[in-house]
Formats: sequence, structure tokens, C-alpha cells
Amino acid sequence: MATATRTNPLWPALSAVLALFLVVTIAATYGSASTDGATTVSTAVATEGSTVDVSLDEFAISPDPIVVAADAPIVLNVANTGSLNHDLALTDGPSTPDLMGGEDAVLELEPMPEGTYELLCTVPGHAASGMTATLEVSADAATTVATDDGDQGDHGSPEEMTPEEMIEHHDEGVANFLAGYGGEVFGNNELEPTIDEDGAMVFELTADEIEWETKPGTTKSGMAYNGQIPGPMIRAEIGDRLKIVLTNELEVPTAIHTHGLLLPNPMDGVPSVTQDAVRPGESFTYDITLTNAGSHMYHSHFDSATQVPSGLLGALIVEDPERPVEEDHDYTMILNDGPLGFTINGKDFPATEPIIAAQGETVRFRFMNEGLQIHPMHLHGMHMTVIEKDGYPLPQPYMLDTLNIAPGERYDVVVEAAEPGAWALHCHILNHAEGPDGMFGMVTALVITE
Ligand SMILES: [Cu+2]
Repeated sequence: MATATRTNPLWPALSAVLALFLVVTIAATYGSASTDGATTVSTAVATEGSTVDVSLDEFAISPDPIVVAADAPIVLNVANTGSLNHDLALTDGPSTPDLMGGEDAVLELEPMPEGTYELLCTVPGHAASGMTATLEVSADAATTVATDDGDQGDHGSPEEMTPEEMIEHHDEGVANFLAGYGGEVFGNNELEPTIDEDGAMVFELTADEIEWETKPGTTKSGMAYNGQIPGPMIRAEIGDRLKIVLTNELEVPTAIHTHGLLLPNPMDGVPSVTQDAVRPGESFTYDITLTNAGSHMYHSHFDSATQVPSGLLGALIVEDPERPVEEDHDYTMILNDGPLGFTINGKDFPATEPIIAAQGETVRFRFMNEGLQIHPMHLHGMHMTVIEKDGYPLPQPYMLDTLNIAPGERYDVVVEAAEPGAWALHCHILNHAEGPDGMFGMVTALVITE
């Protein structure tokens, strides 16, 4: 297990500047969609059958099991309390419409005989990520209304808090962020190669299931290379020969695709196409001589809709000696969404890392999206200059403050640290970034010191 301890020597000196951040707010939209498009519950049915409130979230259906009475009508009041689109279907049976985050619908099922049935979300990949639940149809179940506790996911609900409580929760999250709440273990640590007899740089990557702390107190089941999410960063130069040795300690097959590299076909890492899947306990060596520079990635290419969001991903930076990095700071930011939540470098705000630069310095950001959704990253207070896309230098760099990053894309941007302060940097799909009880997920800050 390769893990790393990082502490930030600048924290004490930053506190005054960071206090500014306490006044930074992002307009909250969470909760406003809850009534639009809602289907009114038919109360007439409840007296005879079972009515259960069911919530859909990333990536769970709750409650599980759902217990209802046999031979009586079943009414499921389904609320999508998550951020992605979900539905709820009886396997081989009826389904709700596709629901956006905040929407709800009623799923009515005909009376069913005693037995155990399966409910699932039919959005591709979601059932595999955990969105299944057991429907227990029981002769003993009371034909009364059963409800869960009304918990709207992790993010509270405005009705449950006073205005002062909402502000307290917001303040607490930001204070935790500023205090360096991220804990001890981060991913993205540069991996030291060993050098083979033939001069190749050998990078060892072991894939395994892990429990990963996305923020203190929140640990989720994931998959990782060398025990960290994102996996360790591989950094090399054009002309280097790499041997990436994948050892599979997972309980499922896997493979590694080096996303963005120009390479020989047998090294492309696509099971059934260019190689056999790497079975549990097996190894495979990818032997690649680097010919194109850029901010690339490596990730699983087997059951990838499950394995990549679960954490089998990492940065592969190829430098071009003729185009050296000239910026003062070089920061790789990998976006992901899925079973680990909405994460920046495997962490959920307030456990995300701030990026720190002194006034007048330049910062190169290498944005990479390994998730299933687009993430428009917005930097407050200054512009970003896009200089490379997918490792290719732009003939005409351009300026913006919001950069839409689709899955698989990489953008290199340069920021000039102009005005001191803590400047929010967050995904502008707002329910990836903030709820009623404060910011979460894809939020960090560029902290500019004087
Ligand atoms: Cu987003």
C-alpha cells in the first residue's frame, strides 16, 4: 500500500487570508426542484395496500429491503434525492420515468403473491454500482403506511434547519476546509520507477479493493491502484520507455488503458480487443515507448463504468523537453463522480486540497475528467488561459473563467495569481458542489498569498 502523508507548512500563515473565504458563497439551488414535476400521491390506495417512501441516491435505493403486504396494492413514493438521473423499476416489470435530481414519482404495482422480488435503477451502470433493493412481499406485513425517516441524503433539507443553523453548517464546512481537514492520506502521489536492465522505467501498479476515506468520518468502498485514489501519478518524458506492471488483486478481471498515448495496438489495454482481461491474481506488463507529450490518464478498461468511478484511475504526465513547464506550480486535478461521490482527486469538500500560490506566481492546472458526467469548473475572480487540450498545444490559447470538461477530456490551463485571497474553484453544476447544509463535493479554492 503506497500512501502518503502531506502537511501544509503554510497553514498557520494563511489563516488571515483564508478568513476571507468565509464570505464566499455559491448560490444554492438544491431543493428548489423538489416540487416541479412531482406527481401527486394517490391517498385512496393507502388504506388497502402498502405505501412506502423510497429514495434514490448515488448509488443506493433505500430502504432496503422494502417490505410490503402480499395480495394488496403497492404504492412506492419514489424521490430522487441524488444528483444524477435515476429511475426505479421492478425487474422485468413497471418502472418510474427517468427522474432528475430532486424529482419524484409514484410507482404503483399490482398486488403480488408472497415472495422476494428485485427493484433496481435501470440507468446503465447504476445497478452494478449498488442501486438494487429487495422487495419483500410478505403475508405478515401490515397494510399500513411505512416510511423511512425522510432523510434527504447527506445534505439535510431546508425545512429541517433554521436560517442560523444553515449558516452554521456552511461556516463549519469552510472552516474545516481551511483547517486542512483532508486527513493524512491523499492519492495522486508521484510514483518512483525502478530502472530495468534494458533502461525501461518500471512502474508497479497493484489493483485492489479498498476502503477509501473521502473525508474524515466518511469511508466508502472503492477500487484503487497502490491503495490510493487517484492512483499514483506516473511522470516521464517523450522518448522514455515505460513498463507498467499491473497486478490484479481484485476479485474481478481488469486491465489498464493508457488514455491519450500513441502506442502499439497490443499495449492499448482493451480486453477482448487487444489483450485478454487480467484475471484475479494475474499480472500484465504494458511496454510503451512514449512518443506524445501531454496530460494523459491511465484507467481500467474492463467493466469501466464500475471500475473507473470506483477509483481505478490515475494521471500519466508526459513531458516534452522542448516545451518545459514554465509555471511556478503544476497541479493535477482529477474529477470523478460515482460511488465515491463528487470528488476532486478522490476527496469530497471540505476534505479537498486547496491550491496555494503567492501573488504574482503562475499555476498550471491539468484538469482531467474520469467521471461519468461533465463538470464545468469555474474559477472565481480571475481568468484561466487554456493552452493544451488532450495533450495537444492550442494554436491559439483562449481565456475563460468556466471550463466545461467532459468525461475523458484533459485541459491544461494557466492562471496568473493576481489578487490575494481564497478564490473558490468549483464545479458549476451546483448540486455537485452545494446543498442546504453547505458546500460539498467538487469544491476547492485557489489561495493566493501576499
Ligand atoms: Cu460537476
